[in-house]
Amino acid sequence: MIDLRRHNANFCSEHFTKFCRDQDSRTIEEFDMLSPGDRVLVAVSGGKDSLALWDLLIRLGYEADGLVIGLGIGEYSQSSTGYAQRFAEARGLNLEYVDMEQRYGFDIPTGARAAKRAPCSACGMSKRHVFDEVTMAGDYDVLVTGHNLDDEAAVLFGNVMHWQTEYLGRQWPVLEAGSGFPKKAKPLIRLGEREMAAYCIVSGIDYVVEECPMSKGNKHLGYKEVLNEMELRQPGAKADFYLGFLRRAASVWRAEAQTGRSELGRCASCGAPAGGEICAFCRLVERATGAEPVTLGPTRVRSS
Ligand code: Q46
Ligand code: ZN
Repeated sequence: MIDLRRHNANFCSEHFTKFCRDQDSRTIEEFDMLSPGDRVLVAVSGGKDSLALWDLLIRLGYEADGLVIGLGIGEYSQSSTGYAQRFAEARGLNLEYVDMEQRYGFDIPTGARAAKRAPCSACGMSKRHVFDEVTMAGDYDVLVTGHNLDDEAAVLFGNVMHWQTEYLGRQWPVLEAGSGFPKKAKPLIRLGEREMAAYCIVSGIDYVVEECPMSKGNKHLGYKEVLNEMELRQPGAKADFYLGFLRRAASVWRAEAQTGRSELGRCASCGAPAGGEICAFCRLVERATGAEPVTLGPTRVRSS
């Protein structure tokens, strides 16, 4: 029995998977995320959210390939990539693989140190660049990511706390293609972390459980703890906070985010959208290639 306090309901396995499929398809329709016949690319990490999302989309009848990035974060990257590969192989699905070291000449620990950026900042920016590049090069109609309700509520919490209004505008769960970006969507925004873990268990999806060793200090983990505390006292608080924002406030900042996008030029090196002559990712590549490799724990993560 799966108990969802937020919905004041208990589900058996069969009705729970149906509940997740219904929540997903309702979100896709409401926000016009996907159209029948779209070629979809799922950004896959090997974790529960992205594998559950891929599974849900296939069951809903979408043509969806996966993309996994070899970030070079020691054994964690090898292990999480392995889960994604086994998931795809078992279902006969197509999984694209991009290895940061092979394609761009650096891994995330080395890149973050060389650029003096927090690991998650260098990693997030690199992933966004690779997602965009592969989506556009592969002629996919839309890139989908496994951000769930807990993720989006935590990001919103941080954006509101610091009144980052441009980011608030970008929290709409669909960003249309344009200004050099592919269409992007987050179909899991109505499903929480606990629900996604339960979905994987009842659907027989094996996923990486370990946390990324570079996530320590990530401020969103702190926001999640605060929101989990709220949710315990007040079931449904996260959904009210985030879905209420989408209904009642997001439109205030969406235009600002669009304007920011359309003002971007093109990177002289890779052609991606850029605020200056060279995009932030190419600047990272410049600083990281040839830098002294960083070793994580017992595993040497980059050989020069
Ligand atoms: S992989 Fe990368 Fe995450 Fe690890 S370094 Fe941070 S962003 S925590 S989803
Ligand atoms: Zn560039």
